[in-house]
Amino acid sequence: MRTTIKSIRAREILDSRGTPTIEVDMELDCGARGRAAVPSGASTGVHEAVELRDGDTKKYGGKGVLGAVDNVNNEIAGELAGQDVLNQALLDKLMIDLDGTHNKNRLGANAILGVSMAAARAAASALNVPLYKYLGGSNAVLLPVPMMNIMNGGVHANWQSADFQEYMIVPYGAHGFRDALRWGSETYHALKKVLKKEGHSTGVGDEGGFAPGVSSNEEPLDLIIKAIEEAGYEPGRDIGIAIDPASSEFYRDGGYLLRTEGGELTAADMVEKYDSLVTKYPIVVLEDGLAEDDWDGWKILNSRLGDKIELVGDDLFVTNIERIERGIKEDVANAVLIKLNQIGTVSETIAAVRLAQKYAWGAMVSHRSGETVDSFIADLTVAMGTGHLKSGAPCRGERVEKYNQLLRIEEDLGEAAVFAGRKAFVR
Ligand code: 2PG
Ligand code: MG
Repeated sequence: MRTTIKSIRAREILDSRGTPTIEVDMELDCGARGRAAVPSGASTGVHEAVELRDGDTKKYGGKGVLGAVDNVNNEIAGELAGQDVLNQALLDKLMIDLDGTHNKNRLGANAILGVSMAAARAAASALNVPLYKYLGGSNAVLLPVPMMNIMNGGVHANWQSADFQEYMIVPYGAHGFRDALRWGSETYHALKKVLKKEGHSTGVGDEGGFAPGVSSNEEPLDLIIKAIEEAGYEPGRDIGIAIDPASSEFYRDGGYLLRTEGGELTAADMVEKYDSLVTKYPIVVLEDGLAEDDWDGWKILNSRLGDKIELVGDDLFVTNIERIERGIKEDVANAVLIKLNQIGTVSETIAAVRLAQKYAWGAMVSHRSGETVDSFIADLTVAMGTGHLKSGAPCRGERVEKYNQLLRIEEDLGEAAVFAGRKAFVR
């Protein structure tokens, strides 16, 4: 069997926001193929690897990715031709070296990641094993608790709803992934009824969650508690809540500007606010509670809440081991959000998860707000045994495809499947 790379071809496709992104096809000499599509964020961290966009405003408002496509077809394809696809780390290193910059700004993290993911898929296909087993081995049996973003705010709702970007339900009390997905979906539908009854809009934001106008950042929590109860579950016992304020988006000159509440808060004020929310509601995860470079603020946050809930760095760490190492050394959080396109290769993403796990930190694999139906992250989550996956509401094709892939993996594992459940969130 020849697992050497025969051809690599990229193309421009559209993501869930109708914005161009890159899709890559790889073919091996044995005939096996792998295809992957790259996601794209809206609340991106300034320290993320660079997503290459064309900037030609006559096409897609400058957001085309034809330059990145060319970089795959003309530079990367030649560099990797003839390499054994089973050497994922080597392939990734060759691309990092070919790019030659510290943040992949020459070839584009989108170009490099598309190839990196397509290579993993082609390798799994050549070996005739599912992707989660190829990446994770025979011990990859842990199904995550889905973290479903059922109310969207911030930039994902065009600032027409809450300032906080994401309100997620976490059905950790379920007995298995299939049940958890059902509980989440039932709660989502109950929320729609609650919103209708209270005269709210039921239009949705970028990640499939509802995005009604609200008068505070607390109101969505009350609505969600009602929905959990309406659906017949007990808040806290059956279903917990995770929030991602994505606070870098409303951080201005040292202050946190909450539009819905008409005030600007310091990091210490924000910590007070989170502490009171955590006391009042069954919040088990707080992601990006403070801004991406507010390291001092994060220290205060972690000393106050770090032994109670998971404090996740997304824009703070950008799946970058140097930033995660600093976070561990300075004791600013206890969990890392994991996004392939923040760093730009499969190998570096796996290294970030391993680093978190080595220090008993949480690791949560995540979608981006701009997605495709590619479900790579579902397999990656099981492969790495992170126990958490956030992939938006249980609604809209690009969101549910990840959850549906987990149903297939659960079925494939059969009796061997283990559900992460509540202990994945207990600190
Ligand atoms: C986040 C992500 C995904 P975006 O902040 O966690 O929900 O949003 O992809 O827009 O950065
Ligand atoms: Mg985030």
